[in-house]
Amino acid sequence: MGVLSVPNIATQAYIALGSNLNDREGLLRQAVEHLRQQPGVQVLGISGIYETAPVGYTDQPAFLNMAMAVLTTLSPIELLHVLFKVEQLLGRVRDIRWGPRTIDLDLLLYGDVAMDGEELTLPHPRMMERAFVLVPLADVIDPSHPLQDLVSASAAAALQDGKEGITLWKITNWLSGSGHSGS
Ligand code: GSY
Repeated sequence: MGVLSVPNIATQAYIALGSNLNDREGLLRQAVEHLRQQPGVQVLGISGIYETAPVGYTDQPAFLNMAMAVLTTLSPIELLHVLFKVEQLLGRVRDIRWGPRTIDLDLLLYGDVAMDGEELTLPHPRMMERAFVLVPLADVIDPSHPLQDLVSASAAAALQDGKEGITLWKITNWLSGSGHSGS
């Protein structure tokens, strides 16, 4: 019997990005560029960049947060490992758990996969309580995604009451070029 080759089905996934050390915007941009270059990952959209007050351990600099939508043929774990690799390339050191970081990449959603593994839980277990995740995610989430209504309503509420310390910092055109960084 011959071996059938099964084509990898592409899945939409969403990634949260954050930085509060060094050149925050430059680090976010480099992370986006690295992900654009990854085989098996196509970047569909990126959110605006939001400046957000630190949550959890509050005695640290403000974050820049954003989100991206990708189409990927990688498995959830393969995609997670790509995110770890990009974090390492950009100098992420995992020392203080809730402390400052050059770059943080979190896999939020992978299709409609729900899993609770040693390495990865999907959907991201804390995403719905983090306005700094929901506000950028609302910019890029597909209108047909089952969580779209909830994400958008929660993001709008967080922006409206102003208590979350989130402001739109910049809208970029990083995806309009060839994928190489320019000015
Ligand atoms: O888990 C993400 C790292 N992080 C953040 C963040 O990205 N943004 C804000 N505003 N606060 C945070 N606290 C932690 S930990």
